[in-house]
Amino acid sequence: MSEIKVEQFPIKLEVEKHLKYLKELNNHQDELEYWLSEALRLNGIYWGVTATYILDHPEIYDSKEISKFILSCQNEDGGFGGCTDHDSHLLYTLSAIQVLAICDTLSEVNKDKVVKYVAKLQNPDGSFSGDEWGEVDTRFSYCALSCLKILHRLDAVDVPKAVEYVKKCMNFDGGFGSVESAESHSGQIFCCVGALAIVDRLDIVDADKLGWWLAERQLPNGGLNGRPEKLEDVCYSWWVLSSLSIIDRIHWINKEKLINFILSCQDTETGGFSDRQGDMVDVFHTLFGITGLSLLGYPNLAKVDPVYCMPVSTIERLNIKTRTYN
Ligand code: GRG
Ligand code: ZN
Repeated sequence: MSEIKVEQFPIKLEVEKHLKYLKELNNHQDELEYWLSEALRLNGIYWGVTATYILDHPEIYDSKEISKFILSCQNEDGGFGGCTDHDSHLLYTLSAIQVLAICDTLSEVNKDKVVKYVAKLQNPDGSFSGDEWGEVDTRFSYCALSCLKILHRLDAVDVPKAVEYVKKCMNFDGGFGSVESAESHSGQIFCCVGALAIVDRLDIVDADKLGWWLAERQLPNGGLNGRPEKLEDVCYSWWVLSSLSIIDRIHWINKEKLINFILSCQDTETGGFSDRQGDMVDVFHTLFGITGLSLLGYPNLAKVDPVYCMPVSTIERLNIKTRTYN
């Protein structure tokens, strides 16, 4: 495929505007929305920090300050809550470990405690619960395995059992669901394919069948949906595209049309991306618009790793790469 050039597209990526949007996210403490999002603060920091690194401007955040806040979210049980004094959950624990890894401050966390917390959430059938209340989902298999791999501690869980559970969630269409017999959804596909990539068991995936299902997510407007009959949404530029990249079939979709769609979801005045054109921007869709563009080879962006959704430079520093993805 020929090299992607900025001039090919009627709209350009508004890097400066996005950086301003990301930098100011934390300055809205007088607004209700800031407090409503408190439970997700740690996820929000992961989305914002990763977006700035992929925009290749890591300097806009104070990584010491961020790491200090992240560490304040760790509980006695070893897991992390979404904010200081919130209950632990695997979703926040992964975000915490990812941010500390990106900021190169992992040495400041009590790793053994984190590992113990994650390992305790594995069930006898190999699945993982998200927290002490027991909800099971393949999202949590991904969170647990990614977190442990970043910490170089996959030995703390039963990996063959974890793989067995993910395999049970594979469907006739080649996709994966949230639990056994649940319909295929590209968010869950990212989790299952990512989890299998982390433990080097992609042999389980029927790459042609899954690649076909994923490629069919592209709609005439260039955007991707998450499953059949649904609307396009910028975040599927991550869930679908990263999965295609992991199974080496990213060229099965039309890259130019998808780039055009993603760029059309920017707010060119305030910065940030929304799920689709005209909607309100948010940091979740801003991350996945930018990481989607990075996977598509849009110029002047740092490379993102499709398995870990972290900068390739971080993955290389951590020395956890299993292979190179295109
Ligand atoms: C490190 C990137 C990263 C993730 C951590 C939490 C997690 C692991 C992955 C989440 C995967 C997932 C289930 C994503 C889908 C999110 C989403 C847009 C759900 C919306 O689903 P519906 O059914 O929307 O409301 P549709 O688009 O089907 O109408
Ligand atoms: Zn979305």
